[in-house]
Amino acid sequence: MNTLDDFLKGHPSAADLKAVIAAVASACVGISRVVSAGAIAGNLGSAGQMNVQAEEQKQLDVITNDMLSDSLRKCPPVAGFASEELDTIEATGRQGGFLVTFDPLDGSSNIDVNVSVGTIFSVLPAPPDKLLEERDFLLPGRRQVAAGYAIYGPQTMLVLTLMDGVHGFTLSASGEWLLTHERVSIPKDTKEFAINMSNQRHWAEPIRTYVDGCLAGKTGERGKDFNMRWVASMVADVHRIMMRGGVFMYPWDKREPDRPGKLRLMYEGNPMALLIEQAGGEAINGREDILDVQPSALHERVAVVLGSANEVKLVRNLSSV
Ligand code: AHM
Ligand code: MG
Repeated sequence: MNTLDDFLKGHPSAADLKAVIAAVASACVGISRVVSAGAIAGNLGSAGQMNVQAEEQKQLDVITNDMLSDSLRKCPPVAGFASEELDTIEATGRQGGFLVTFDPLDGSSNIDVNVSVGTIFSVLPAPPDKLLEERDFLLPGRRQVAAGYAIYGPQTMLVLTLMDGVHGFTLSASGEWLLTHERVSIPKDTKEFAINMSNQRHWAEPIRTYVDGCLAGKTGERGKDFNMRWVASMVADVHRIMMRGGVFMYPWDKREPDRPGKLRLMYEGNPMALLIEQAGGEAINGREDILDVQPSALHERVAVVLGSANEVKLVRNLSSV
């Protein structure tokens, strides 16, 4: 089996970009170890502080954020980075190269109950020859040059795209990433959807109509029975879709009418949308491709509907009537 190093050596991308991927991948090996050590290392539970989004930080949110930040600081082509757990950007002082945005431990409400969590990252081009500012990060997802996630589940996997399809690597016992899933492809049709159903009463009409259609089953208009899954870790829910298809939704809802959705655009929506598109699926915020959304703030939120192309198309059509 090829290792990630072999894969990167043979890849036509620029050496600088490959160095960024290697830096993220190496941090994820360390993150996998601290996540799996759990209570043995005394790392579970709250850190006793809030992040910039007024969410309680877990100890592991803070630890994994530091691990990924350290790895990126040491990686010469990285001009700066931004994280779900940091108020603003960090500039490394270097110019040119790349910007990285990340969620170091997505789904962290699941850590204390030993359910899969993950790291999500997005790589953007850095502006040449200028002092880095937050607004330099505000590029639409189409400008990404690479993206990926690591999932810390029964197996630890790294799933990434360098703009030529999606490839999955499994972490071996000796700490090497081995290429186990080449050219991941998402089936266009599915009988599986993922949404937090407890929010049903708050959704807008198009999502209600779509989910009602799934729930109506064989005798309804869709003429087939659907199954539902919700891990409450975006990485795990998206990974399932990568492996066997499905549709994942975290839509706008009327509890917070001024917020487009719960998930964050720059380090959740965009990287996942790129991976999904690269694997043959679609990713929208309702009407528009997520990758076309022009960000206006680092921690901005986005509604997310992604996965098997034909299901996402149905939601898009319902949203445009
Ligand atoms: P987080 O980045 O604070 O962990 O929140 C994002 C997570 C996603 O992984 C998941 O899809 C969603 O929140 C679950 O939300 P809910 O608990 O509302 O179902
Ligand atoms: Mg997250």
